[in-house]
Amino acid sequence: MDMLIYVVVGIAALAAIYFLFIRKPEQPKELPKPAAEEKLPAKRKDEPKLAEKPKAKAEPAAAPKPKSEQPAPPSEREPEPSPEEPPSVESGRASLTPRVNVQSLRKGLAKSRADEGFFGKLKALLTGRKEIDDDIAAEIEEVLLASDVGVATTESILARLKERLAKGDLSDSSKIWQALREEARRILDVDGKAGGFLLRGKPTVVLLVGVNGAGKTTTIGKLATKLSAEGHTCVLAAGDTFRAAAVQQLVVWGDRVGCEVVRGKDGGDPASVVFDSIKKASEQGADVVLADTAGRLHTKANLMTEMTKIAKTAGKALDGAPHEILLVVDATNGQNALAQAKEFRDALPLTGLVLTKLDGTAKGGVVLGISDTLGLPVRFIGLGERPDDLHEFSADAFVEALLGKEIEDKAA
Ligand SMILES: Nc1nc2c(ncn2[C@@H]2O[C@H](COP(=O)(O)OP(=O)(O)OP(=O)(O)O)[C@@H](O)[C@H]2O)c(=O)[nH]1
Ligand SMILES: [Mg+2]
Repeated sequence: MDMLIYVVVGIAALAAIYFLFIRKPEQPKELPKPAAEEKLPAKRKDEPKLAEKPKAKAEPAAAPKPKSEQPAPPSEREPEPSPEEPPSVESGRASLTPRVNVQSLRKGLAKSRADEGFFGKLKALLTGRKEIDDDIAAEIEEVLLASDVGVATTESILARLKERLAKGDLSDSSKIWQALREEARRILDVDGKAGGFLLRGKPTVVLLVGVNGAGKTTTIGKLATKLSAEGHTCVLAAGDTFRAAAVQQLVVWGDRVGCEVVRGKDGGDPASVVFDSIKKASEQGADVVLADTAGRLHTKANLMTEMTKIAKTAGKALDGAPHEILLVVDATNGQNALAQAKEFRDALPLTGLVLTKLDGTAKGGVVLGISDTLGLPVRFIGLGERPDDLHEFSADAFVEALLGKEIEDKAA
């Protein structure tokens, strides 16, 4: 019996030693990592809107995805920006696209590059031309006018070309191409101002104005998409209270991008919507207010009065606002667009231009005419309806895309 007790106690002691000292405690199973892409948007909704440092924000599922958001496998990653070209957000400028992307601009300007377009016509004129005689000036003039460069701007380009022709400076077609590009750059480089806009208020208030259908609301959606992808927070002001559908259109963009949309009553006072938006953005510490406006009221005079009132009221909500008043112009309207643009310029202290629908016109010369006549820098150009079809304007890149190379080499 004693023996049996010893055996039982012995076994129990061995078992205790085994469980206490020898057997390793079972490791907790590693939880599968949440698929960051799926979870983030839902979670981030409750997070404070403004991060301490600008950071790429997650987007709701329906939104078009900025490439920068999700880390891609190394092989798919975009090349790092070169050290000579730091992202211009650092300097406070709202750089919305890689600085120079001539190829994608050229794709968007395909109609102007085609045979029957601005570039194509110049190419037909200059290709294989051995004799540079006086006729060439008149032929170039014809192409410029047909491409919506406008009378005054065409005259100023021609005067300089003729001077150089007389001096014998432009002895072959390649030199003429060169001279045309120089002229285009001179015109587009308004006071040395670059495209995009500076974030110089907190919030920076940007008012978009223009006739109906010019692309104001779409441009706001595109701008909000890009600004958000770069880590800036935006508030959208639904200042087109004239049409209920306009507010709805902005709300759709706001939902896509994840930006708050401040709206008033249908038919309400748009100036007070803009005022409220600025106050809200200030309270939230948002970076940018993008204010939409109506393109059509009962009369033109009403529209201009309303725009002026909105701009003044913005200044009451925040000193220095609006920091930018961008005139949105539909490039396919050609010379009509110019006449409309002048009315806005006379009524408002415009700071820049957005030329939309350049993908839809063969007359890319309209950019030169409008910028020159109004004396305003082009800040952005629209080359399609998708969120990433808005390009920060660069005179060099644009001229290169519209009038540049490869074909010049063949033509020379
Ligand atoms: N192809 C092309 N279409 C564009 C571009 N920008 C805007 N659009 C289209 O132009 C149409 C009018 O754009 P909206 O943004 O509604 O114009 P809006 O100035 O807000 O017009 P109102 O609200 O009526 O004053 C829409 O169908 C847009 O998709 C562009 O750069 N290229
Ligand atoms: Mg609109």
